[in-house]
Amino acid sequence: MNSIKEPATRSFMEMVERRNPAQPEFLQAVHEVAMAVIPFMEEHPEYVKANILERMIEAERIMIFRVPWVDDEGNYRVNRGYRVQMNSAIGPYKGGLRFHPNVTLSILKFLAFEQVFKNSLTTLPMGGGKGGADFDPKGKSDKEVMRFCQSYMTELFRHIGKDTDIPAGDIGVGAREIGYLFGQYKRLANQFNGILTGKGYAYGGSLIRPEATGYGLLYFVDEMLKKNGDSIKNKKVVISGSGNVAQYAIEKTIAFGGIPLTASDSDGFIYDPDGIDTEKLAYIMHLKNVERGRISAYAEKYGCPYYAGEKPWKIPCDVALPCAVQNELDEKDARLLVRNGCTLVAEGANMPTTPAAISYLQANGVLYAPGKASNAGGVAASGLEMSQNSLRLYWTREEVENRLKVIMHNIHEQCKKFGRKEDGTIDYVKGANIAGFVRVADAMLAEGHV
Ligand code: NDP
Ligand code: 2IT
Repeated sequence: MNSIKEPATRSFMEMVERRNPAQPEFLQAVHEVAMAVIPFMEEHPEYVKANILERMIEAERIMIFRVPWVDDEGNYRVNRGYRVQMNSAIGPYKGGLRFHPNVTLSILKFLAFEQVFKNSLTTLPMGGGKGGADFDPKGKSDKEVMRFCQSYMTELFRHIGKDTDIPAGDIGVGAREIGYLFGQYKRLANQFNGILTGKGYAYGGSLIRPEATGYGLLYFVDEMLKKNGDSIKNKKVVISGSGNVAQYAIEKTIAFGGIPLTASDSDGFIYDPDGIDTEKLAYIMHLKNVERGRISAYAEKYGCPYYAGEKPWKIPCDVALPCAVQNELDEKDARLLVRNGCTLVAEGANMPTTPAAISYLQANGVLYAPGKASNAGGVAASGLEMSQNSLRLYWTREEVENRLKVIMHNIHEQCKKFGRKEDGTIDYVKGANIAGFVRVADAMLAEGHV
């Protein structure tokens, strides 16, 4: 954190580092917020007096638990499960579950912390949380995944509730896992309610929730470009990932007339110079969601280049949308993007751009949107799913999508309000962090020192 110039921010970060050793991702997420919020707080002494930021970085509660399960060969297996309940000032804890072998407490704390600000930006009544396990669903049979989900929920169920904490999906947790988790919750609690979001439509899910993060990302990109009298039509778009967020980011890019050129997974990326069209996207969806195969199969099927072990940022583009994982776009990648003429980077993933890369992009005039603003569409649609569950009715696709559009527009407006620079451009990092902070901070002030 040696780039910090401001003394108050530096001493704050020194304290955070001391109290959270060996949690690099959490420190990175706090650092970004602190850089934007501490100078703002200095103009608002009520937040300083109430020590709001120091209170915000301390999770209200964290559960860490053993998850025992039995594999198909009859072996006894064990994983570590987590739920981080970060902040409930503006609503019940809300945020996804990640099942991935690299999951650590640091990663879940960073995700839960980001979620607090993101959920605040949606303007819906949702606090922030995140959870998951170091379980790898890849290569596991459906029955193994089911047994794991049942065991995970057997502990989690006592900590969550429709008015307490409402998990959803994230990396490695999609429709299949949410179904198994919901089934086990219902059995244990003997209650059918909106305890999870991202549910199947047959049992209380919302239309547009599967699409919402990717669609919301493109609505946000559209807002960013519109402000400059531009649009995504005919723009070359480089996308990482090929999971839930990437798939629907590709779909909406096509709908807006942009040209998606790449998709990736943890083994490498494909580059389709003709653009990924609707038919090819249907193939990716089947490959990833049904066959659970590797993206390299796309290159074999359509005869285009595949780059094993590489990231897509070297492909010349106008717009880059990182939609896979944290810290997947570093300064070297940012330099390549700028050199090749990229003018906009918007995050579908959480914290995919490293701090050095963000500084480089911003210094070189690239429009850059942090995930807490640009990927908030997913959790916003989760909030709409919760509303429908409470009302015990279903809204149409149009109704949900229109609300999603309005929410993404409002997030952009909030970024404009708090991030406008003297030259009229918007610092989206500053805008998103301050706007997200203010609502939570005001609620915390009103609720007292709890
Ligand atoms: P999925 O599990 O559906 O897809 C994840 C994608 O990222 C896969 O293509 C996966 O490849 C790839 N990936 C995972 N780890 C790595 C890695 N180390 N290097 C390169 N690629 C990797 O998850 P989602 O699409 O739901 O999530 C993607 C990102 O979006 C995450 O950062 C998540 O936190 C964020 N997000 C998700 C939301 C949602 O509603 N789902 C909402 C907002 C943000 P492989 O198959 O090889 O693992
Ligand atoms: O990072 C995120 O915003 C998500 N994974 C979605 C959270 C949710 O509760 O829908």
